[in-house]
Amino acid sequence: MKSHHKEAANTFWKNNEFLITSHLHPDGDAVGSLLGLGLALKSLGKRVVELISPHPISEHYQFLPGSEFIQLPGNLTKQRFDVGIVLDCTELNRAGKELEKILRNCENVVNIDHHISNKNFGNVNIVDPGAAATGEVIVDILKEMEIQITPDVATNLYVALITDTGSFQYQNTTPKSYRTAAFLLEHGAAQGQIQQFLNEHRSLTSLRLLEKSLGTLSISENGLTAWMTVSQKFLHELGGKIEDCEGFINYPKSLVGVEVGILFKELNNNEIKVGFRSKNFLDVNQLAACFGGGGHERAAGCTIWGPLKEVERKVIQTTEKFLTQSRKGK
Ligand SMILES: [Mn+2]
Repeated sequence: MKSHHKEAANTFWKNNEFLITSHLHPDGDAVGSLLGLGLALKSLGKRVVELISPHPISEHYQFLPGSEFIQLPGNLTKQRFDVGIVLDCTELNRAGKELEKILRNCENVVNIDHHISNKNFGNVNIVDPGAAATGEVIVDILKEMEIQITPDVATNLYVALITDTGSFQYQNTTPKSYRTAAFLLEHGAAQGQIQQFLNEHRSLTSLRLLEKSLGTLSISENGLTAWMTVSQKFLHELGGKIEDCEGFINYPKSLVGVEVGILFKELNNNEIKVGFRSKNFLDVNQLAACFGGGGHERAAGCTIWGPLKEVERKVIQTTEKFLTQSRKGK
């Protein structure tokens, strides 16, 4: 593992023109990692460091230092880079069609990720499924490079870490995650500000949307699966956006006795985003893979095309089947 970090570090030292990007619908790990690594490379005086996100950054993360540098693919100033760095993506197409094309044109593609389902699509692949967040992997690389970690870099990487660990509550949290957090706090991560912006910054619309969505909470007969739905109807009624349901998936999972919590988000008519979280034994990465998605053992997702009710039925059915199989296997 260490040698790969060195390979990435060397690629960063040697080259001068960088494109850094992450996945569609960027979450806190995507944005925090993009900015953390981006600001660190900028501080080295590189000729070009472009920070590009395939989708706009949600309002949630606009307080992050450097967020004004993040541009959409349409704003790219050039089409060829020495190095394309892809963060938190299992495969190139997670960065969207436009960026995928440009990344294929880069001299080198550096793939930095922590998803177990990563396809190792880069020339350099630093994939650490034991890391709680891509931000944690980036800290390892920056340490390898022995470059100065500024408070702004630390703040961004800290956000990456607390997003993917649910503020150190999820099971992917390791002793190393805490050590990385301590390291980032020592380097000036603005913890108080981060907590307020991320956990005490909900819009009224978001809470009203939660109220409606909780009304859909359902539980399987055996009590192992619980699910909730955010429909387009709710979003229209409240004037809400899909970003307003951040964290909703924790509610079905929080029920006593439940092994797997599922959230259905109707992005558009017939386009359903499904999130899975499991507690103790169900491998939801494999479950999501049945529908062309993936992620981690305890947290994964996929997008399914079809009418909402039909998708719900299919997913619950498959989940129940998986549960039966994994209990038999135990
Ligand atoms: Mn991540």
